[in-house]
Amino acid sequence: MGISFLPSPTFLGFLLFSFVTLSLHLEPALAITRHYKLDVMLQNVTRLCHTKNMVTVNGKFPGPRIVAREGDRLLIQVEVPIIFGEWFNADPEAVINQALQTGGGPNVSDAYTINGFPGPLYNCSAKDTFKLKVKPGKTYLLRLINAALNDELFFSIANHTFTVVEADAVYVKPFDTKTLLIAPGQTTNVLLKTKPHHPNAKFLMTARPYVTGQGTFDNSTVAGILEYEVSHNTIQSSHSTKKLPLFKPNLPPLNDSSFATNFTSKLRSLANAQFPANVPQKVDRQFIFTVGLGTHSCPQNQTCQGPNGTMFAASVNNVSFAMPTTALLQAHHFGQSKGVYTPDFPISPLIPFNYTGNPPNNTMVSNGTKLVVLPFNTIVELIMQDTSILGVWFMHCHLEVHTSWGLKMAWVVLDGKLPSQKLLPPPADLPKC
Ligand SMILES: [Cu+2]
Repeated sequence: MGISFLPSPTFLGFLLFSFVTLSLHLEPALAITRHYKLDVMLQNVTRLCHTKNMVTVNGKFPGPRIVAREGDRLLIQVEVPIIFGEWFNADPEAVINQALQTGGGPNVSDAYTINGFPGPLYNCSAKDTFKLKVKPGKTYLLRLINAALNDELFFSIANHTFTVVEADAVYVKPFDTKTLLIAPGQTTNVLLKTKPHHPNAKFLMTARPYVTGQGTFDNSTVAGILEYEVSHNTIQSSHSTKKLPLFKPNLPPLNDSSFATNFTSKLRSLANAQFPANVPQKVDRQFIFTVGLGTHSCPQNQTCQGPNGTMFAASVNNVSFAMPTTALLQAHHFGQSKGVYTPDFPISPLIPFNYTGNPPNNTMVSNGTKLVVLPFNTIVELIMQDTSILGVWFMHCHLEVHTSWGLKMAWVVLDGKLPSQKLLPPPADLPKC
């Protein structure tokens, strides 16, 4: 809250320091010691013929991954991460600031990226193509991360099938699919079985958005290439590898809601009779949250670019969240919530309507820093079933622009009775003002 990602030397030092302490704290007694050296620095990165100075880790964009081991558990070491991103030729901070100023939608990105590379379907980008090299007859675990700002993405590899085994850190009943759908902020692990023999072909892997709204969006397609390694005893020069046929996958139409619905309905808990998912049967508090896009009226003496001259806003239970200037956790801890937030977040929509039918005509939303305050260990029926973690917890949409427009709220979980159920004080060097 309130921390902007300014690459000042002090901040970078702090970041580096916190990584080091993190690794020390996570060190289980008998586990091996892993050493990471992370150099966070500003560096020039060029994509689509535009060079930008940006924060990189170990000279990479995106940075290297960190693996934390819990206890003595063994981790399988073939994990290939695939990170989807969005590339803006403009400064993304300026893009969102302009959108919030005018009330209109933000300018869209210029490209999507796979592990930082837009791929051959964009101008000035053929050299910046991510290549996944595989061997025949193997099973690879692909860890997919959607780090794009505002777009749900379809993803497919030509002539290959994925087996989805995990979504957002929860194992799922495995299912096969030729195309995945992944939302911003989501992660999923999938198994990729390669062909039993070298296929004498290369395969494009492509991603593009799933969009049903009416606003403008980046409708371009990012592509990487799946390549089979040639074993030494195969007589095939690198020259002939270049001539291999290249297959392209078929992605669903950009607005294919039936695919999206069908895909999400396949995400099922791995639970069975022997390993049940024990959902609490008795709840203390029940909440109904409606989320939506709405509008604020345009301030006088300004022209706005939202619907009918208004400003876009997003809300939960018709409240568009206004970010406080004092950190919520700080206000809560010191008992100084007055003027920062109010504990009156509505437990259900103020004006009930048919939640699966047409939305109400009035799109105006209210504005406020409203929170739900819960006693320690309250069992809540919403998406989360249990709240035994103390403190202040933001709940928000993962589409960046929706969050900026206010599609968020926060829960406060109060201290319990036992000493171990009290919120820890802030660090001694917390700035006083
Ligand atoms: Cu959203």
